[in-house]
Amino acid sequence: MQDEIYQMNKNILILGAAGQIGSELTQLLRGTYPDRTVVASDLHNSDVLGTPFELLDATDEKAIRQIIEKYQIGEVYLMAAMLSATAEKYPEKAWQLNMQSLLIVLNLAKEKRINKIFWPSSIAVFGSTTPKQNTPQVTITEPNTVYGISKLAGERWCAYYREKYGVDVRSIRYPGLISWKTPPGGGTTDYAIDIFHQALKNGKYECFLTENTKLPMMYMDDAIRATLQLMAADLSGVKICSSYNLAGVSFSPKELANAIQKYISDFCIIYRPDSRQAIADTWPQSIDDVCARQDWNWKAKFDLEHTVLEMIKGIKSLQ
Ligand code: AKB
Repeated sequence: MQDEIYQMNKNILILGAAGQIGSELTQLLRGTYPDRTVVASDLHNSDVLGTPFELLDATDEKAIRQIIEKYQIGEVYLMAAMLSATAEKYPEKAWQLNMQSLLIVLNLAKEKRINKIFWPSSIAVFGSTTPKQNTPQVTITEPNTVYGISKLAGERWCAYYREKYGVDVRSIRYPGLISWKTPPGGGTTDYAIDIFHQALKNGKYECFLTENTKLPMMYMDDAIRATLQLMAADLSGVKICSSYNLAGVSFSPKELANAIQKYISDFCIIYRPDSRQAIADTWPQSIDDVCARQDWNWKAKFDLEHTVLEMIKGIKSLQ
């Protein structure tokens, strides 16, 4: 009986919906699935997310169970997480949030209370011993950060629950995500967003990474499209049970600054690397996403030029 009920539940819950990815994901899921209730939830109140919205702590198992019952949730997107730079300041808190929330939703799926999960991983699962160029799907993963350790452990839990209990959990190793609608929070790749805001406001930017620190990045529209595409794919085609590599565009702060200068000719950048440099130094420069391309037809649309154009247009529309 429980089996039949859970398979009929088609509504969606987003945990951490007020964050950088969650807020855009909420809008797109609501637009894509008008016949399903998409419940946005976060630890903090948010006026921009629309309704239904629930105040919800992603580590509060009892409260999550109640919301799942209340809205007949079948699918959970767990977007709540502490990112790389903040996690270095609060290692235990980061571990607790990033792990506990995942184990709660994995267990809900194991008990057949929900039938599908999306959980974001990151390029942070790679570390200083990983090949930096065209980093393969399966390679050395010895992360040097708390965030990376939590993401790698999370990936192994996802694979374990899929293999052992048949849980349908899908995941992407997001690169640094670039968007203008919602500010990022506590990541090492955040510079690639701040730079646009400062360029348009003050014409200058002080970058916390060195000029040649090349990192894998992606425009948010591509990242959200990939997420929906992976979640809509037939499970038999989702062969990677841990998390998919996903490539967008790779660039350094200097290359990004040059691209911005095409639109804001007097824009200037100075480099004052801080503690985030050490994190960036352990991450890949470019990613091989052949598995995502083969398994569910992934292809990025936004190159650097297009990303810069969209970011400038978007931020100007807010001013
Ligand atoms: C971060 O910088 O921590 C994130 C990530 C790459 O996962 N943007």
